[in-house]
Amino acid sequence: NGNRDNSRGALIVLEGLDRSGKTSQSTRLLSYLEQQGFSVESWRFPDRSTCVGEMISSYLANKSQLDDRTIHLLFSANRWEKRSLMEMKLRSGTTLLVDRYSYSGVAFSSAKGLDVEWCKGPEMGLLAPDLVLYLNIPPEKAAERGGYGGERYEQLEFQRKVAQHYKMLCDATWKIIDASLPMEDVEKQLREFVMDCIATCQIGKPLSQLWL
Ligand code: FDM
Repeated sequence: NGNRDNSRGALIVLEGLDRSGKTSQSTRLLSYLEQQGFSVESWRFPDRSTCVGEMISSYLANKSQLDDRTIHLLFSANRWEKRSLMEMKLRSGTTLLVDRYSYSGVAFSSAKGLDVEWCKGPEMGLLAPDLVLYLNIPPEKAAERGGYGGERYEQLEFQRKVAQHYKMLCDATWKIIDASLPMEDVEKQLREFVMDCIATCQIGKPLSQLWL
């Protein structure tokens, strides 16, 4: 970890619709990687612990109203306020497993009708993930899993739109995993992608920036 000059941790993002299994999978990945002796942390966005995060949380709980662009910028600010810590962790050799990132930012806001390029703007210059694991599940199937918690975006019609918008963001860093498979099968596939990715970052793959 971090001994070789350009060796660093990997920035790994999990994306997918609500109830696609991101959170369970990221918990399982975390303990697997810890057992393997890697330095690893699990993060999530929105990070509700900051001042900006509290505003976001209250909006998601329908306790406050904000127009679509304002909330979009708050989600983005919530990533910017974590950027330098993120870079420091990665450079010191820690791998970060991040539950949602800029792709959620763009997919959810553009699903409301905002222009995709406008949505990408404030994300430009954030750290680019080394790997995006997209847990792919039909919106109907995710809804059947139940447990939509009643937050603002947890509605089938809207999730269908989000799914369409996610697909437009897919690039070479994405791996699309069939999240309707049994949890163990999904986990096995994720482990392989993650181990590969960590290995390339250890040998010094440079950090890059998003959407510049
Ligand atoms: N969400 C999340 C956004 O709309 N934009 C963002 O940038 C991020 C990170 O917030 F419905 C949405 C996605 C989801 C909600 O996420 C809260 P969690 O994972 O349920 O906390």
